[in-house]
Amino acid sequence: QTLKADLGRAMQNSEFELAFQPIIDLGSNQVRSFEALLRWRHPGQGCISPETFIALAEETGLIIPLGEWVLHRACAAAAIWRKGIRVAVNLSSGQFQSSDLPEAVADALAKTGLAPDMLELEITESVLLQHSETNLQTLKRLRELGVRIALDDFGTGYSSLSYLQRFPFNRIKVDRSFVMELPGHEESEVIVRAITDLGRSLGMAVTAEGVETRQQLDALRARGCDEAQGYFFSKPIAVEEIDGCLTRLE
Ligand code: G
Ligand code: G
Ligand code: MN
Ligand code: NA
Repeated sequence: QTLKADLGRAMQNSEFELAFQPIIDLGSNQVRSFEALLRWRHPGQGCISPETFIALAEETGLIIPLGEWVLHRACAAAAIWRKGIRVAVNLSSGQFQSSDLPEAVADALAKTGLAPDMLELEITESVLLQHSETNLQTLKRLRELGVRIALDDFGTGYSSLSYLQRFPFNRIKVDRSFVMELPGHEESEVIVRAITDLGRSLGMAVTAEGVETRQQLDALRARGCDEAQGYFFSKPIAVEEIDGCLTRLE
């Protein structure tokens, strides 16, 4: 309850920050994008994970201004990166349902000058399941702006393959619970290969999350995965560390 009250003041007190985690192309070994990950530096409790406060922000309605702040900050950061490096932004269910989301996205792009196809929006399967007809319209409006859409945490929600058929995703992100078990765990290997083949057949790129070891990376590469992200390459870093990160990885 106090956390909820603190959250109300966190925006004015500038307690939110974005961290960025690189996503690497497994063909060229180049950094293709950075995922923006929200952090709350609570004055008393230190860094609080979005897993804890996003649900609270949805209850209080803060998710709308907070989500707009994230979009704006992420686009502003990406607008000055080396040409061709994208930024990925996570959307919560409440944000996705808000009728103003496409406007908020268009506004962030206009104000920062970021090219629309340099922005990728990540949504999870559970977001889609709840409101599928309006969701389809929202996704179409977002795609009309020229931004890209990724299906996050794939395989963990109530996966229905019909979503992949009906929604125009650009990318599938394989949940790290499958990556964690690679290599050697037969079920996970089969699942990762199936997701990769599915993505490829549907013209969607496939990114593996949570890659922590060289062995996992090799297994993913062997299975035709397009991109990877995880502590093996880099933990999420501050915006000032991005140039150094690019130099180190490439
Ligand atoms: O980096 P990490 O442990 O903190 O992220 C935890 C979870 O919070 C992930 O599921 C991630 O998708 C989500 N998340 C991170 N940043 C944001 C954000 O800006 N908005 C939303 N809605 N979720 C986020
Ligand atoms: O749900 P989403 O994919 O947006 O969540 C990203 C989350 O995964 C963040 O909390 C981020 O800090 C975390 N993360 C990123 N790379 C790794 C990794 O290699 N291992 C683990 N355990 N977590 C990771
Ligand atoms: Mn994500
Ligand atoms: Na994920």
